[in-house]
Amino acid sequence: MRVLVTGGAGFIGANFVHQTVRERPDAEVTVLDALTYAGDRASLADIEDKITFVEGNITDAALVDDLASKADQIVHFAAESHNDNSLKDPSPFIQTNLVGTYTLLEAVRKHGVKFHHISTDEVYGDLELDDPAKFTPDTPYNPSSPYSSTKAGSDLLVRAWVRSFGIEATLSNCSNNYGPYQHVEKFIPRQVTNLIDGIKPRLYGAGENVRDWIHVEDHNSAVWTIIDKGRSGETYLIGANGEKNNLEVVQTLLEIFGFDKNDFEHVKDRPGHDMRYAIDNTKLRTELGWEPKYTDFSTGLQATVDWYKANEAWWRPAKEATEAKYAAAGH
Ligand code: NAD
Ligand code: TDX
Repeated sequence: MRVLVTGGAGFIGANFVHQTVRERPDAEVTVLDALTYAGDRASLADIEDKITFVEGNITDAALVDDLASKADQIVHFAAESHNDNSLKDPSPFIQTNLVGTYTLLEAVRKHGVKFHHISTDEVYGDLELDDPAKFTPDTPYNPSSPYSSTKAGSDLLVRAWVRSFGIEATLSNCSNNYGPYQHVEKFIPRQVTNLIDGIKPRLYGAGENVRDWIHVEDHNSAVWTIIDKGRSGETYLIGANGEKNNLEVVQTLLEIFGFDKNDFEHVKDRPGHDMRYAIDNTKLRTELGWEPKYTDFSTGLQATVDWYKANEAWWRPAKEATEAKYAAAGH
């Protein structure tokens, strides 16, 4: 299978490429990535000779057309992915998440290549803390931020191209990922690298917001399960029953580092901050037989901490500028 991975130099995409090279020796992998601030070729350094890397933009129609004509399956990870950035400047989110997805869909339509669209549970908005409900594939779309609304729009484009033009496509909406190669702007790597540097973790607001954590390896094994066994036009929700509030995550990290569990700081909250995400993964488990491997969050977190400790050369270059951006925003 010739697989074109967009955003393969980003966090989840790079882990997907590693997993694919490791577990699917017959796959011919091409990565298309614009190497924005979030993309890093170093994330693929140890497998560079096993893949083809193309530096380019998913909004470049001629390039996308050429690459799609040589692929059997596209897996579309490329996106602007950080909520806080989308609140400061939505414009790259419109370009990449909407125009970029549209550009890929047109090439998919022309060349009859299969498409898997990677999306987020944030398209469903948020849940109350005391609500027993979880998101299902039938939950109405209700995104809160420029990031999540552009992801919601991209999902709807994919669904429309399936219905109107008959393209073969599957969609997945996953909860919050953690693991190696995640940019230091994101919650867990930010706190881990702060703790390595002797800086206190930073909690937005009261720290009561709940995220449904899944290890990136489990997200990617689910993506392959959907590509292998999923039905075209269907949406699958990916999650591993990992609900934790942000305070619990910070305190687990403080414990791993052997620090006092109250040694953190409250900082300015995110405007429009979604309260709780939770995934009902029944469809994926019962229809496609997928199960997660990382069922114990603190074990997965310990492994992630170990990875950041061992790979300082990978994250250090982005740390200072990221913290300067947060300081300017009051976070
Ligand atoms: P990331 O920001 O770490 O990586 C994004 C990658 O896309 C980078 O390598 C970047 O260079 C590339 N890119 C950005 N704009 C591009 C463009 N115009 N053309 C080509 N490449 C471009 O993101 P991530 O956390 O790995 O997320 C990957 C996907 O998974 C996104 O679609 C995101 O919405 C989705 N998702 C993420 C999470 C999460 O917890 N991180 C959860 C659910 C879904
Ligand atoms: O320093 C921080 N302190 C803090 O309390 C940061 C950076 C974040 N937070 C909070 C905000 C959120 O409640 O932690 C939670 C997680 O924040 P992020 O890592 O920014 O993730 P989130 O906004 O939940 O979105 C993530 O999951 C869904 C990904 O970034 C998205 O790409 C994905 O779609």
